[in-house]
Amino acid sequence: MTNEKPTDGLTEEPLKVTPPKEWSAGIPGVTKSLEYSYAQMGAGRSLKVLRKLNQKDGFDCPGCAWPDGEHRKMAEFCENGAKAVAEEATVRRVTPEFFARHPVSELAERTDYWLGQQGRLTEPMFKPAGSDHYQPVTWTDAYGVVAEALRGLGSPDEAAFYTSGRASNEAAFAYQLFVRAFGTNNLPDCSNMCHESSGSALSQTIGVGKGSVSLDDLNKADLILVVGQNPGTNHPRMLSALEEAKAAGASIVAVNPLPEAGLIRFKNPQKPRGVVGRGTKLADDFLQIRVNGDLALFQAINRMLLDADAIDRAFIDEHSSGFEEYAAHLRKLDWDDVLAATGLTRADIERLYARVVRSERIIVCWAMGLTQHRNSVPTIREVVNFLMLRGNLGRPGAGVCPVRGHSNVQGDRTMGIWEKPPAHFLEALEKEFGFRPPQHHGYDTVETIRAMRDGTVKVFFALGGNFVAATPDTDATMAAVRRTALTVQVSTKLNRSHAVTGEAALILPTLGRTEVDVQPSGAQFVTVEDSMSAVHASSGTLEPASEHLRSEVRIVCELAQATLGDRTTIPWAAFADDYGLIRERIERVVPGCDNYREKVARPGGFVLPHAVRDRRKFNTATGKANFTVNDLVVLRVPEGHLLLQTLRSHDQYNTTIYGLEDRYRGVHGGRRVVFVNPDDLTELGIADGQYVDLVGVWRDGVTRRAAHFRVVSYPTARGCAAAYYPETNVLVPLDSTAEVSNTPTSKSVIIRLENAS
Ligand SMILES: Nc1nc2c(c(=O)[nH]1)N[C@H]1C(S)=C(S)[C@@H](COP(=O)(O)OP(=O)(O)OC[C@H]3O[C@@H](n4cnc5c(=O)[nH]c(N)nc54)[C@H](O)[C@@H]3O)O[C@H]1N2
Ligand SMILES: Nc1nc2c(c(=O)[nH]1)N[C@H]1C(S)=C(S)[C@@H](COP(=O)(O)OP(=O)(O)OC[C@H]3O[C@@H](n4cnc5c(=O)[nH]c(N)nc54)[C@H](O)[C@@H]3O)O[C@H]1N2
Ligand SMILES: [Mo]
Repeated sequence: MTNEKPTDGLTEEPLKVTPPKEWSAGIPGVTKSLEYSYAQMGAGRSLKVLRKLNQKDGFDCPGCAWPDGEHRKMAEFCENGAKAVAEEATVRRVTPEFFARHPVSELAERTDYWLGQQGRLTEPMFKPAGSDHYQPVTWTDAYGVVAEALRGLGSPDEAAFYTSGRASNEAAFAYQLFVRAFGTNNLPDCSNMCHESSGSALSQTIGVGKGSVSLDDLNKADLILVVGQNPGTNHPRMLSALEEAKAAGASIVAVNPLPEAGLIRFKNPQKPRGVVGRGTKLADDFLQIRVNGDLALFQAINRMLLDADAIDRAFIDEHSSGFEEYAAHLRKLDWDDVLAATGLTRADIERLYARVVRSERIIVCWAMGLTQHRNSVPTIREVVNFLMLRGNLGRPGAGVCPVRGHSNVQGDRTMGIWEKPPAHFLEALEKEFGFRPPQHHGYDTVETIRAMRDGTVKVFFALGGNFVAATPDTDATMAAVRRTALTVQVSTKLNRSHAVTGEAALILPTLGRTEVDVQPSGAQFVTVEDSMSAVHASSGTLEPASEHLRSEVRIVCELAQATLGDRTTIPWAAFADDYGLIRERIERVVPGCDNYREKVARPGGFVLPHAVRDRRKFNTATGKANFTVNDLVVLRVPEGHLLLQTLRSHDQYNTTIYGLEDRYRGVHGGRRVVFVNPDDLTELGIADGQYVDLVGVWRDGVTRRAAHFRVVSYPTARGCAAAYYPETNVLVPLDSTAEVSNTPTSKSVIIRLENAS
């Protein structure tokens, strides 16, 4: 389905394209979020739920992982946060009658948009092997199906347990405990497709795989680089923080192939002038870099710093390792390669350099524009080299700021959702729970798909997310998933992963963050961690979407009990009744979480320790911050081809499509568009408005085709193209992944445009 011209009445046509916008948010943002909220949940419910969004006694926004400020305003949320809430708090329902009307084969033909618009899942549903229909099933029988399938496997490694980054710390901790007690580290997660490259690069160079700045640091910075990130759409609250930083004296430079609206001008809807005026000009400069040019850009700046001796010798001598080797490597830099890789002029790069040497304190923020390339880990390591050269680590107003996606993706990793768990974590589990966890590494997301394809993973379980649509190489992945014996999805909303399944399939409907969670010990709250390592409580306020829903924690614990029986002495039932008992275990197992129960009870929570931020201490193999030597390889695209990045529109949350508007980029009523520079179009002999197929070329010789896209002439960097994910995931080869992190290269896909078939 994803690969064909959509015929679904809900999508596409009449597709309209208007000029891109230069500013973001303001009144249209507020209006849009309310329109969407009212349509999904009506006015009364909208006001009730939005009032509690991101308040200290309310629930954490399920939208993104940007932190909440100290002084929260009445409506501390953004347009897209409000849409994420409305999506979950919708009054539409997917009932057993719905599944009786729609066979699975029909659902598989629907678009992601249509599936998401059907509403909240209400009851556990089972599709037996050989059947084309889901039918209602009791919770007990559903657990029985999973337990029997798991116990029947030749080895626990024949099952894989995926997590999406919305799971709370309590659910995540219980889940990894169950999976390890069952006997495998096969814990792939959405992070494998997201910030894994950041974690890999940062652990090696600074000793901790997380960002080193807090919100307060932004206000102390002289220069903030926003690289490979579109905050106006994906982290709108970050724009307010940037606006404040700017007022406090920071300059801001955007590095991006696209002139993203929010970065250029921002109208803060919470301030009068944001609503009526022209808003704040956010970026002082915009470097329109070619896709994948960032390693070259940072290396060039680093070489200039070295040449001018504009480096922090004291930091380098005292805190770093590997400088001489790195400097020798920099001296070999080839400027022709830099210009070819970046597509920038030498003057562009010198402008940035001039800002850098004027700035005492620098922060680099980034997201998927840096993490989803073959050389993502070397690129992020080069960013670290850049900060190290001027001592911009471990002091106020300076540091690394990978901006996370899913609202609790960072917390899930802290809680042990990781296919490559560190030895100390496994030891702590063993000591606390008295069983020996598996020591060998498990499968990440890409390895899980390969293992399903090869028949070595037979049971696939997902705590949230939409694995089939989010992962690369859609056709290959769908075939792999269909080879399994059983797939199980713990979900709030209907999605493609319920329609493309193993032989047998289960849907286990769960409570969302907006909903009240009452267990025998009373009303529960859960805890989450944001992008800046702040941990705090979250509790919902709405009545659950259906009386049959169970919380993620309860589902995991009941399933563990059904599967493991007497094999462990872990008190699963007590955990499900009182999440405080899980937090007590977190205190003893997870580093930095001592007194967790007391600290999360404080209004606003607490901040996890971070050796670099707190003490300028680097827990690496050398005990210092490590310079790394990263080869500059120019990604050259064959004649007549383009380098495609797959990205998000303003009207989606990953695979959840809210609507068909990407209003900042001027796309209305459809999603199958490809943005190409007008000069490239002229060279290729293709016109704006023409319909083309995107054809992927990769070294495995397989032709990958995403059919029927409208060409949009757009000011992206030369030689580059952009189109929305997940429609273009068919083009991302499964085996095209980043070095070290194994993240799919969703931001550098080589394609050509062919006349629509
Ligand atoms: N509303 C909304 N919010 C979200 C999400 C959502 O889907 N909708 N998703 C959440 C998740 S899970 C995540 S991970 C984040 C994602 O947040 P982003 O990373 O902002 O998301 P993308 O749309 O993938 O945008 C990538 C950006 O990088 C740029 N880019 C692409 N390639 C390159 C490159 O080679 N170099 C440079 N310098 N720039 C490049 C693109 O032009 C684009 O601006 O957002 C989170 N928040
Ligand atoms: N080509 C390409 N592919 C990409 C990317 C890209 O930029 N380009 N980005 C990658 C990135 S950064 C990410 S993070 C992944 C995202 O991958 P996933 O996290 O797997 O996907 P989502 O679309 O966020 O998952 C949405 C589904 O989660 C379920 N859900 C929502 N809330 C809850 C909840 O509270 N509990 C439970 N149990 N379920 C819930 C709903 O059923 C919903 O349909 O995609 C990756 N794939
Ligand atoms: Mo993500």
